[in-house]
Amino acid sequence: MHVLPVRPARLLALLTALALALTMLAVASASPAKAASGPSPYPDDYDGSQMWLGYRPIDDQRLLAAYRPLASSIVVENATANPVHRHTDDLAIEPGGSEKLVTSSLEAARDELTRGLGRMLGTDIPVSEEVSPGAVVVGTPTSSQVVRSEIPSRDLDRLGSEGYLIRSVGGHTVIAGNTEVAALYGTYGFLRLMQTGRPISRLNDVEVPKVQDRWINNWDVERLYAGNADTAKGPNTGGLAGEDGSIFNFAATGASADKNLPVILDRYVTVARALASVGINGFNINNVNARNAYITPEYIEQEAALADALRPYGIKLALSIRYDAPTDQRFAPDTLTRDQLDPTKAPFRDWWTRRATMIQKAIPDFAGFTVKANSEGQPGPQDFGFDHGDGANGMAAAVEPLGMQIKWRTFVYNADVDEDRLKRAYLEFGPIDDEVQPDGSRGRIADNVFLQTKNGPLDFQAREPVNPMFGRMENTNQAIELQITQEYTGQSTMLAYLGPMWQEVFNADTGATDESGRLLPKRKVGHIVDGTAQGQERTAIVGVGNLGNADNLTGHHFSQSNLFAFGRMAWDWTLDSRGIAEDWTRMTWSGDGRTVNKIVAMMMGSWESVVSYQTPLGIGHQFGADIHYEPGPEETLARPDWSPTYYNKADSVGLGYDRSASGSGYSAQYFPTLTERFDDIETTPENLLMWFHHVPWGHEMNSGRPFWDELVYRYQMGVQYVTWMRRTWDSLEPSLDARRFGEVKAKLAQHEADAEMWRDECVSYWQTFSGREMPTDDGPTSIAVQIGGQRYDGFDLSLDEYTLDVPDGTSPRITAVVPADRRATYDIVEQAGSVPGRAVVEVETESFFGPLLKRYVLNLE
Ligand code: BDP
Repeated sequence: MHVLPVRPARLLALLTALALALTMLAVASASPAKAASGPSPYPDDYDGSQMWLGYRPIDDQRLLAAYRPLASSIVVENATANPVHRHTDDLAIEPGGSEKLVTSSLEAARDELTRGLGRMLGTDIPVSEEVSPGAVVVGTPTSSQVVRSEIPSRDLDRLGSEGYLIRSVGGHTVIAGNTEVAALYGTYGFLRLMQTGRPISRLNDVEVPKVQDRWINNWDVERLYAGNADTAKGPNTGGLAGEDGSIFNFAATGASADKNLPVILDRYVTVARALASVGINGFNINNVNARNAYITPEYIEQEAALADALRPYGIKLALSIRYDAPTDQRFAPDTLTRDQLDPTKAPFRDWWTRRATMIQKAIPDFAGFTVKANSEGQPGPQDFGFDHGDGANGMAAAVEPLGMQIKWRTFVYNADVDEDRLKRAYLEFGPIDDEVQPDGSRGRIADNVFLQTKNGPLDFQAREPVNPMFGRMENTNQAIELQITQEYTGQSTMLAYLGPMWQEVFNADTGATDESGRLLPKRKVGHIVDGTAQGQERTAIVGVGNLGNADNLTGHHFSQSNLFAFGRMAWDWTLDSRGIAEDWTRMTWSGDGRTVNKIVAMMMGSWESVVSYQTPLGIGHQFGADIHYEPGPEETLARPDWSPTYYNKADSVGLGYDRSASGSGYSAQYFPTLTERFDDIETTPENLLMWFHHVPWGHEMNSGRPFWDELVYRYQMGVQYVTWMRRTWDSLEPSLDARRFGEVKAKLAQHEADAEMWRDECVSYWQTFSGREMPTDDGPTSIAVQIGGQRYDGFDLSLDEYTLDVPDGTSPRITAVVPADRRATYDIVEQAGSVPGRAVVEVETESFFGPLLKRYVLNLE
């Protein structure tokens, strides 16, 4: 027999969310600053502002006893002998600030050890000139006598300019690099060992980054979910106390007017420390839809102050610019006419040389410009009859004498190029890369240019196939661009740990071949990016940053983990995302094994769960217009290629965009092994199915289910994972500090409600095309229940409550629960005492991406 739905799931979830938010408020106001009550090592009012550098006191006595004799003094010879350049004479931290401006990287290292060791070990650790047992020595062969005498030069040679080693020598520890910044990286590496509870007694660790440029491109206000941005109205609206939500203040007004650069706010230094701790060495501070204000003299002076503050941490500044900036009247009298924007000619190049020189005078180590050209309304060389190669080379020539570089984005999708948006970038850039040059070499683009390419061919969707450009641009430097700020992965509301996504991206096989068609031995995306596949000498990874002015700097406490994971993977893309999650959790939340395991478990399935309830089985972009948070599967917008309907192609036959040989032919842009795989619906990985095929509703899936059923279950599974996360988080309350616990709890409640909204809106819209019944009895958490000798099944898992018609005179007790999936476990949480009455059953099982929890509320009537 089938059951009747009573209440739309969405309404109930919203009510729950509201109730939780209210409880939260009560908790927050009832508990002012007080010391940690439970086992959390952080105070209950801790706001998360130290990110993963909170250095919680170590409470494990055995660990403490092991560490103390091995970290009893700090030796950093000549710590301040080599001050970095400083442009701003009166550089100063905000009045009342608690961070400190340091003058050199070694001073930063020394201070970080003092702070970190002191807090973790619960006692001040002296700085000393003498190496005694237990000393932690940091230096370079230039700065440190100890490094010179104790570390053989052949060992140092292998480190290059950024690598480091950490070595136990006798009773002390030496942290060495060839540059001060490398020694600072080593210092953070050493502190991380202790923050994550690892042994430090017999160390011989060597770490060398696989990629040279490890950059953040922080989108200052647009698509910034880490400040006071009001996501309900779209990104970047409003401002708190005169700030606009971005991390760096240039033009704050009102109460924050005195907080503009050149004043250095605490948070800038915290961010510099956090970024250095994972090896980030470049910071492009503004959005790619660039405003010319950033290259005016006033801003350049402010940027110089910022660069001064970041410099000891090895972080170089970069800026995004508009291609047609020379025509902006605010630069008068130094302006060009539009006719002069010819990238092959002197006026254009000289203008940019002059501007870059002006910047370099204030910021000698300024790294260069990022350019979004001829994309989404941004100006570019095509407006003047030139192509991307000409534009990039024009800019490159302008800054080359200054030692700067250009990161030219390949996120272009001119509708005239091809009907299928996914094909457009490669059609534009491929020929430029292949072009034979006068000297017989291939590839037109200059050496100081990187083509900066998003991981997937569309636009930072939760799952995309790998961008076919990787491996296909053999003759040009390639930078990969990943999105840390969660534009399409739940913004600052949803808990989505992106480490596993990036691991999937870096490890994707491109199928790249050499000229004679033989598979390259190293051909993962990571190998293309780090240059080992095709021999590019300049390498870069760029993450679209998520730093704003929120107390915790990233909006959602768990978004910090994405910044951390990005940095760790930019340093070494082969790192395992679970290991990174575990490190981050120990560094950020707790050292207690059980707590850590639970948090890591929540993180590990969280991204796949977003995929599952938003865009399962490879359905492309399904977001409503502009906001990029809510679903809009039915929307057709002014531009077809911005429209969910363009991607889903829903009809009575099925769902998805045929990009195989029989469709748009996009699959042919890949190397042959991938083309073959994607052309055939049977060999296309299911998680990419609708990127490549218009999948018939009845198509048989690996599970044996018809596509429609599988699709619906995927949406439901995504939600059920969030339900499980929410309950798991609740169980952690006694072990965590109150404020952060409560903030995450409130977000999870909203997260669950919004995941349900995705499921319900998408499934009901697809149903108008499939015309099929909701599948009910073979989902992973499906059950049948037995009451009074009668069997009830047919539960639609998208609902929360069900009405069961129980014949008069029967016992209301549930006498049996039969899960459809043999691995599933259940719990009868509540029996009905009578009819009418209410019973509750919870079912838990494991999916391919993690645990699922489904709660059935049964109203017996
Ligand atoms: C899209 C964003 C838009 C960016 C664009 C880009 O919605 O704000 O400008 O990417 O990367 O995802 O240029």
